[in-house]
Amino acid sequence: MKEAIALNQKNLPLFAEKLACPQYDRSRVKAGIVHIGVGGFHRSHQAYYTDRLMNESDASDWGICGVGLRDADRKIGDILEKQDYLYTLIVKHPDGRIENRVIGSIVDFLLGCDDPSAVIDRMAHADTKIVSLTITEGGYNFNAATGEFDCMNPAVKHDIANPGHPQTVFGFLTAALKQRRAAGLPAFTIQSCDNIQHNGNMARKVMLAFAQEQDADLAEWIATEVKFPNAMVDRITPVTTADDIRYLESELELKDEWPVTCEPFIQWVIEDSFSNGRPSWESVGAQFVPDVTPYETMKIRLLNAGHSVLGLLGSLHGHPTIDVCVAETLFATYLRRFMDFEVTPVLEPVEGIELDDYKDCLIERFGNPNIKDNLARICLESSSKLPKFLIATIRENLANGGSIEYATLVIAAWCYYSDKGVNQHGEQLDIVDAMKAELHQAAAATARDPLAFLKVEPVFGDLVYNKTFTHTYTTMIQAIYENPKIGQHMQAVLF
Ligand code: CS2
Repeated sequence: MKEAIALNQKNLPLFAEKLACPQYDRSRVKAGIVHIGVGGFHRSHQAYYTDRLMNESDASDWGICGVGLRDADRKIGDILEKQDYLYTLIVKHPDGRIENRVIGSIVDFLLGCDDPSAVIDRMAHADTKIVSLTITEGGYNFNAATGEFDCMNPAVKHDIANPGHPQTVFGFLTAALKQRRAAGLPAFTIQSCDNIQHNGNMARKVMLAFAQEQDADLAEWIATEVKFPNAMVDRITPVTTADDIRYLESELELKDEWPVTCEPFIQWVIEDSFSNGRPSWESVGAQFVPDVTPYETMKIRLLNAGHSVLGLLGSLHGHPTIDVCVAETLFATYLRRFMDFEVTPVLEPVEGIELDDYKDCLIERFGNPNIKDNLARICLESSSKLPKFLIATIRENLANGGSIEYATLVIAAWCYYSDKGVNQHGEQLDIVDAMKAELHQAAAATARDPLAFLKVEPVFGDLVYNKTFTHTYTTMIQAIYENPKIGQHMQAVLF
């Protein structure tokens, strides 16, 4: 094997024969977008769309300046800087075909914890027209059961009291908007790219709640000037592995320390509501619609919830990845019936989309054997995902007298998983959740009180008082604690 060549701007011409590379003059690109949360998903989705746009038209005002707020983002910042912010997108098809592409739309990166004013100044710069976010569900800092902003969070309290030295995304955005207002500049758009229903409305709500606490007058300006478009985002993007890095080195002699792998499918449906202009992402496949609600509900309740169903049941069973789950008939059938019996009845029709086709396509996407999407990623932060992805469906079915068994077994499995932290073979599970300790403590009381887990109010709200639900749940939880072989309980729901 020849020595791999480092990916950077100077070396780009050396790769041109081997993979698609940016065709535009990156030195002319200005950062019109500041993006907080540069992870795999941002790089396979928004940065990819923007890179395509720059290749296909003159969109040099819409480059991206990445921002990390925490010290944990230092490593990625260093890698990106070393590579002139270039990275490789490895698109893996189910039939084994691979398309590689160097993405060039990110042109800078700043670390908020090192130099907060550099980040604030960049956001407040006249070139910046959009600040976009992938900060995960938990990043919005709301109580999942009440939907209200949590002002008691210590970092939020710090930011309310120290407007010049923010730590949280809310503090940074507010400080930058304040500077813009003082300078007579138009507000930027705050564009959420997270998997939250009405992500724009949610971003607006938490931003206004924060600003109200810090500066009521500014909050009013934000309320009228800042647009927060809702959007549905979709592309399955597993965590980058050492194998991805080795693949580029051995196949393309390219050394990229932080590539990103994803599936071929991509979707972005956005409400066309921007404060200060936007890129014409529609010319590279994004869809602008007046109301994104039916698209996002469909996606969150089928795809994300479907992932959680496989993630939690599969973790207890001992499966490593999503594709391994759907390769087993029991899991594939369970998933399809959950979608057909429990989710489909609570969905509204979506213009231009045949639900059966959408579900078929999802199962095919989940089955892509080259996207080895680890269940640990899927189960990450379940406490902030399940209330919207899965528990909302249970609630609606309870209200309509619909089926709840498929989803309830997942909640019971989640309790066992949180309590024991091992799969049915006794092997340790890798659980990452901001509420891990609280969930564990509640779940561990199940033997004494079968409903103990449901008393975690920020997750379950008042569900513990619903007799229909607790009846089904109690039967399931007792069965799982007697015999953790989850496949048998899935069979029992199926037949
Ligand atoms: C996954 C998502 O972690 C999860 O909850 O369901 O990351 C999923 O892969 C993306 O939303 C796909 O668009």
